[in-house]
Amino acid sequence: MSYQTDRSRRGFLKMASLIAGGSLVAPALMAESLLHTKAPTDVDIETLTEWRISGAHWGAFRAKVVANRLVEVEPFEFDRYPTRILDAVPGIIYSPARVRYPLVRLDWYKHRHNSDTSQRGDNRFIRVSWDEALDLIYESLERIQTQFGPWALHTGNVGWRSVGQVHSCGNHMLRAIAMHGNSVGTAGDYSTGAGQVIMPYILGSTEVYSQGTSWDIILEESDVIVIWGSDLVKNLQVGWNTETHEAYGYLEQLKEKVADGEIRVICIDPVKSMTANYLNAEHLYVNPMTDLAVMMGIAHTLWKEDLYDKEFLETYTLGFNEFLPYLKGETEDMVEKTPEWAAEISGVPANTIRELARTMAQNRTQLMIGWALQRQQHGEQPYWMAAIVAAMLGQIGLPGGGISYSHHYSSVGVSSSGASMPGAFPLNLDFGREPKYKSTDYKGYSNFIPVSRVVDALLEPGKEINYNGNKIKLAPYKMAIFSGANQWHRQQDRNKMKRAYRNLETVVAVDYAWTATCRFADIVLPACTPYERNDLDVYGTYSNRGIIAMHKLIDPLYYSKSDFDIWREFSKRLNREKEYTQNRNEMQWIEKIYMDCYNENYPKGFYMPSFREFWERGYVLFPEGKPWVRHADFREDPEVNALGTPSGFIEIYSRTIASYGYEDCKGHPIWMEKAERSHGGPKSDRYPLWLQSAHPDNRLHSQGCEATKMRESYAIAGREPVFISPIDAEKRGIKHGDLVRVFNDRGQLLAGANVNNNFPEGVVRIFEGAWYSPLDETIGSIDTYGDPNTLTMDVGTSSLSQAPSANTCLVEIEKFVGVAPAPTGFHGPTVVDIDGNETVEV
Ligand SMILES: Nc1nc2c(c(=O)[nH]1)N[C@H]1C(S)=C(S)[C@@H](COP(=O)(O)OP(=O)(O)OC[C@H]3O[C@@H](n4cnc5c(=O)[nH]c(N)nc54)[C@H](O)[C@@H]3O)O[C@H]1N2
Ligand SMILES: Nc1nc2c(c(=O)[nH]1)N[C@H]1C(S)=C(S)[C@@H](COP(=O)(O)OP(=O)(O)OC[C@H]3O[C@@H](n4cnc5c(=O)[nH]c(N)nc54)[C@H](O)[C@@H]3O)O[C@H]1N2
Ligand SMILES: [Mo]
Repeated sequence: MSYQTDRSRRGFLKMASLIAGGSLVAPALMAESLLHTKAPTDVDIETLTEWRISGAHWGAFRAKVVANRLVEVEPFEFDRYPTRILDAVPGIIYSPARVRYPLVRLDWYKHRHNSDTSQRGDNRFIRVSWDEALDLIYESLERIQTQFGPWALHTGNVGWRSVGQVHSCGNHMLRAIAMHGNSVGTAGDYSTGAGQVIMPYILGSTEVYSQGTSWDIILEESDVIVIWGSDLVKNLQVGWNTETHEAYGYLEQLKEKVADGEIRVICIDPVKSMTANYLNAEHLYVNPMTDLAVMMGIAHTLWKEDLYDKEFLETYTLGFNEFLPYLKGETEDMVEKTPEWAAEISGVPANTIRELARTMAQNRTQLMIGWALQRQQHGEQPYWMAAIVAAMLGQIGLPGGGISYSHHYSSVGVSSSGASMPGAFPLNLDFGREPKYKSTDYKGYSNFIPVSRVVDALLEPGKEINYNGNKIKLAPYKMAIFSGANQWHRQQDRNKMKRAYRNLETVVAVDYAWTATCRFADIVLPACTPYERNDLDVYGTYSNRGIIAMHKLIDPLYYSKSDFDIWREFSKRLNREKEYTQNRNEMQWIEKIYMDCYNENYPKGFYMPSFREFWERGYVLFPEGKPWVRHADFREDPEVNALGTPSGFIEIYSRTIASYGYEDCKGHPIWMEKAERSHGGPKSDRYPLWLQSAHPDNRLHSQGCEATKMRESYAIAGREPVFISPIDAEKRGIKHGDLVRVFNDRGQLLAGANVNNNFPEGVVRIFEGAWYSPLDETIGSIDTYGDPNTLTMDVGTSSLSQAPSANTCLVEIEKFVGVAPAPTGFHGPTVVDIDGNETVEV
């Protein structure tokens, strides 16, 4: 540090002597030296250095900022298990893919809503001013509302926008748009689309977004933990709010207990996960998408060997007798669901299934189910069946027993402090007046679309689909706005999207990173990163551990603005700026939200410092709450504490679901073959490898893929890795480090082979979130970096929840020969003038 200070001082002295010499000083040098003479302290690094605190989905951190530049990031001292993802922060801020100024797609700029939409994705954009960009959006919205109506506008936002309660960008976009007029929204999410719809019928709540039994109790009471399709070590790195990573302390203890033989952990997964490796757990390889069969085999054993808890079934559940005939093979298919039957499908030996059933019944067993097995065709079925197995075991509501669908997420299982957490900037229409365009006439179309069906709506306008007992008529919207969601990462099947997007007149994207969603938009607005604005966030999504200040680390780079400022500027076009901001600026909002929380907590005995003190110190921490057992209250008194199901009991058979008459989700779980399935299933003769797109170890979805150094640390041959078993690699003449082509009928991509012993034959993985980098805008062109959604299938899980089925996907892989195109995704747009000539700009 002192060396640098010396150096700049020396520089200053040299300049001064040049001036003194009086001769031949270049004008530029002269100007600079004068500057230095005026204010020598401006270059004093010590006065320009500051440590500030901020938060992210992947944890709180302190940042060293020197002269408005982030130079170092250190985990917050409370975080004992910080993640490596933190290292991506500088690379996110200083990425070559930053959106620098407002941009409009060339042909859209020339022809507006009549543009040639097949050019969308050619990445040619014209730079415009903020005013022009916002005017263009405003005019487009006017056209939509006056010529069509609210059915023609789609607002997409339920994505992993940055943390921060004031700037939550989806809220800002929705609030501003709602002042103008109504639109078509979405239902559900990509994470748990099937789980969150089915589970309220079975256990009375979504279960996926619920606090779970405390780890303290699990470590004390459980004999066996079955981790089913879940990778806690990998997935607990991030949380919906600023993550504390406290769950890792418990995983550390669990590891010891496994080593001491006190707790048995059994992982059931087609891949040997990071969790299985870390805990040194027992591992059962299961064929992908066949968990339901294994669960049936377990249920069959419990019934056949009389190991199931009849009293529990009688007291707490309904419908076992409607389900049993299916298990016994007395219904339509006439197939008894024996462990042998299950073994044939799942690849798990029949005796192993029997042993597992006995182990589960004879020990206090905690089931932990992940989310990937509902992110596949018929994803509702294993979720429902797992609850039936848990009910037959009769341990639901007991300490260390029963079932959880959330322990891999956001530190569920770390008990909650009980304190209130800061609220968010309001997205509601609380401004007392109606929108400029009041029409709610959707012309018979539904005013929402199950989120992953938004592409179908463009390709099959007006199609009626089933959804959770209702009929949804898909609105063929003409304009779409995305903020805080990377649509061209999260949605399945890129080439289908390319086709569908041609039917869109206008697409707006608001982001700080030039993602494929920006590339395939018409108007792009540069948001600043969360590190370029002030905010505050909840510390610990479910633990309510405290509150984190998010100090602005540096000024917004280039011409970017905070989402608050972007939509505030927009609201001026409606003359409603004051209503939009409620007359508060950024810091006033932060203080208001903090003080509202302060006032809520005070009577509860949770005392918080004054706002000023909080802001200076950077955080508030609350003590850990009391350990807690999920469903214990229901077990204690099922009448008083009835579940939220139609009957109040656990529904093994659901009359309500049966009454919908769906072929692909009946009154109880059943085995259904998938559209494509490896290990001998449909289409496996042509595409023998199952591609799963698990959540990335080194990123949060697509966030951080643009951070060059971080990406280079895991990329192979300059591409996203594809994990492949040694057997499959050898068969194809592929070596670790090779560039490969992964393909199926839906698409093709380049990836780098990671030959890896954790993967069995027939199973490959590309982490979701790899940036889509098409060679060009044409349908079918190769993805040069490796987004798995170039290959995945875009079908709903079932008529019940219409959720994404990303994990139902087969591919083939070959070694790539020839000259490989460079990745196209990470360099921002090609900025052109109106004639299409490339321009060079800062
Ligand atoms: N194949 C496959 N696909 C999947 C999945 C899978 O398992 N397999 N998983 C699915 C799941 S579970 C999920 S949750 C989704 C995730 O999908 P997304 O939520 O779309 O994923 P992110 O990459 O987090 O996208 C967030 C975007 O918001 C931007 N952003 C961040 N902060 C701000 C901000 O302050 N302002 C603005 N304007 N923008 C901001 C980021 O730069 C990024 O582009 O993906 C789904 N897609
Ligand atoms: N580091 C990191 N953590 C994250 C995220 C991230 O992007 N990065 N995203 C967060 C979000 S939004 C979400 S939704 C959650 C996702 O949480 P999950 O959906 O649970 O996570 P995945 O990583 O997709 O898969 C977890 C495990 O399921 C296994 N699996 C896949 N298919 C099957 C199957 O058919 N049967 C069985 N038995 N196992 C299967 C995979 O091999 C993997 O080990 O993660 C959260 N945590
Ligand atoms: Mo998710």
